[in-house]
Amino acid sequence: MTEHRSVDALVIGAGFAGLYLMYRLRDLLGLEVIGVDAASDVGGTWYWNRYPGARSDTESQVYCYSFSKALLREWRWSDRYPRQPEILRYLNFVADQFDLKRSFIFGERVIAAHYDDDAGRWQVTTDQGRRIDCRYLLAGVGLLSAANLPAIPGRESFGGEQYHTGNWPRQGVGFAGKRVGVIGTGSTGVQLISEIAGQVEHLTVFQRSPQYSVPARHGPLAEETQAQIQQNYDQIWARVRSSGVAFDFPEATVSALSVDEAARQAEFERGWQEGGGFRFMFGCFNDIATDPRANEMAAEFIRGKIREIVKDPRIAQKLLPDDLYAKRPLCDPGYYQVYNRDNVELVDVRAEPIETITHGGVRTRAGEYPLDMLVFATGFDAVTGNYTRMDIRGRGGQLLADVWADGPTSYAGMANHGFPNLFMVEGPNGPFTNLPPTIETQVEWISGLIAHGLREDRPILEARAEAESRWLSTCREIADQTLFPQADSWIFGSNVPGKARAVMFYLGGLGPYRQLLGEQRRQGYPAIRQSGLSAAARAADSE
Ligand code: NA7
Repeated sequence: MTEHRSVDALVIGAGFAGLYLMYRLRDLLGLEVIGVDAASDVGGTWYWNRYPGARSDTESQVYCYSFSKALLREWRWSDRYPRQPEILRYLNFVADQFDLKRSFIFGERVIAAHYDDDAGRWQVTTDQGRRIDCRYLLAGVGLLSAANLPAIPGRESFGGEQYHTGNWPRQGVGFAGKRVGVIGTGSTGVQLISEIAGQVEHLTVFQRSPQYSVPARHGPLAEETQAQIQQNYDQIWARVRSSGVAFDFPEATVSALSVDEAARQAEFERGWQEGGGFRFMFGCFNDIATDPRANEMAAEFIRGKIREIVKDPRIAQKLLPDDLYAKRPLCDPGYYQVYNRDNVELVDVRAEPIETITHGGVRTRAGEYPLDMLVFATGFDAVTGNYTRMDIRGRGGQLLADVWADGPTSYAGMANHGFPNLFMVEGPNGPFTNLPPTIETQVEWISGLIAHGLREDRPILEARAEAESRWLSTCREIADQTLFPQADSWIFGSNVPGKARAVMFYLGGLGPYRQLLGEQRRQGYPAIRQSGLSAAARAADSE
């Protein structure tokens, strides 16, 4: 295909970020915009992650857009936490409301984007050979979609079915009568395992790290709760926008160390009963993620629950985490209970490492586990993977993957020095929150900045190097005040062999982040260098 188009802006991705980018740039700024997504339809993360049990663990009323009151009035969530099919229906509903699909090319993947300094434009290429040039390149590629498949030998020789949860077949998968193995017990594995344990003939869970998980407490949303959500919409979103993790629960202001043992246990019990992983970590006490003593108290409470729930003490022992409670907080629909079932077996791959995948199953140091199906719930090359897998070259041909080789940088998770007019939504070093409110914040800021540049006739926008390095220092300083850097997880890039361990989030909270961005806007965006077009670019533009 040799078709070549020239547009104002190109949006990569048709998930929460890409759809909203399209709406703002096309309909509010009046730009000519094209979107490209490798999937056959909208949905992003929720298009690909169709594994059984997939759902958001953010409560429905804030796992959505807030920019349109009409959307809010017309959409009804059915559950406390929305399931994947419902989120996909919601994103289709939004796309249809604003007629967004007509501006997307589906089924094509952007593989390269090169900045032409003379023209002040990006030259973008897809895997189908299509070329599009654009002034603004907007990446709504998500932070958790580049699948991480561990390099376990023998994978190609496996005779049964095998899947990665992030690339689940659209037609679904049958489990009845099958011996199924699951590798990975992060938030995906925990959801999947809980859901399929009752459907499979036999389930073997290959666990590398035991997890701290609290009950989610799923359930239908009652009519009156829905009515209350509708009525209190403005207050809910005002609360979310000024909060830390943007989950719409009261964030704790009290230290776990400031109360006596009985009060502490009562508070943990309240968190356990209310449900929700972020709610437990950030709603019970304000220092669980920052003070090792408070952290251990929360960790020990959860360990106590595991010992209570799991009847066989040997299995309970394998499930007990002994590290910090400082990964992405998990919640589940009855995960530990699964290990009381006769058809479920837990393999501790630290004690008996996986040696190879064979034609008939998985062989560990201790023996062979026969399987008909193997599911990789092994997560993602998170945050940076979607960028570094593309050939993105900025000014002077510098490759983004090289610039980020020792760890990613950005200004506010959105812009990079050396990469003018490339904007990322949920890029590295953005806030660590419930995602839709941060996505809205960033899309609105980016579209405001583009409008500002166009108004001022200085459309070339590039993060200043000093602003970027200050931002990185800020992110590091805040991260170092927490316990997260001390735990091995995707939050700091330590889940992918060979990937630089680096700070990848701004852990300062959505409220402070929004204040900072608001200040930038009011001051005319001092962190962003704003230039006019070169004479050559002007001439090319007027052709
Ligand atoms: P995660 O949270 O990265 O979890 C991946 C899991 O896979 C985790 O338990 C890993 O063990 C395990 N894993 C990875 N590689 C291996 C190998 N080689 N052998 C055994 N086990 C392995 O990904 P998720 O998909 O669950 O969740 C990612 C985010 O997506 C989630 O936080 C949500 O926000 C959405 P480990 O713990 O590293 O020892």
